Amino acid sequence: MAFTYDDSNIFARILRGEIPCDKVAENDHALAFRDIAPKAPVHVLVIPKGKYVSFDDFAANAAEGEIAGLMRLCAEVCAAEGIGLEEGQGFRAISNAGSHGVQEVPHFHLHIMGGAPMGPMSG
Ligand code: IU
Repeated sequence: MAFTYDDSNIFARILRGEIPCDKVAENDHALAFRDIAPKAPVHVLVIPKGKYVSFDDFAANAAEGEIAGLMRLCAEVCAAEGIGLEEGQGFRAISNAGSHGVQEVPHFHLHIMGGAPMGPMSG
């Protein structure tokens, strides 16, 4: 499967340092920053530093180190924000993909949301 990455997307510009973000954490493979329009008391986006369009692009094509790096950063964010199961009451991790998933920014990202009950999933 071929995924076409658009270098002009907003998260690519954040990664290049062209526009600022409210950084929460970072490692060699991933960056975590606060969503500009939070839908929960804690709403952090975790993105790979590599160029992946979507969850399925990342899952299929990223190196194992990139995948581990992104997942470990998610765990670090949950712990630091006090929403992980070791520290708090839990959270939701979601990724919107493509038009049916209502993905707005075509650079793979996980939404980490918590700090209050998230309610049931709705369609
Ligand atoms: P998506 O639908 O999963 O692609 O959501 C994109 C998210 O990126 C959405 O929650 C926006 O509020 C968020 N965002 C941002 O944090 N900073 C920006 O400059 C832009 C969008 I544009």
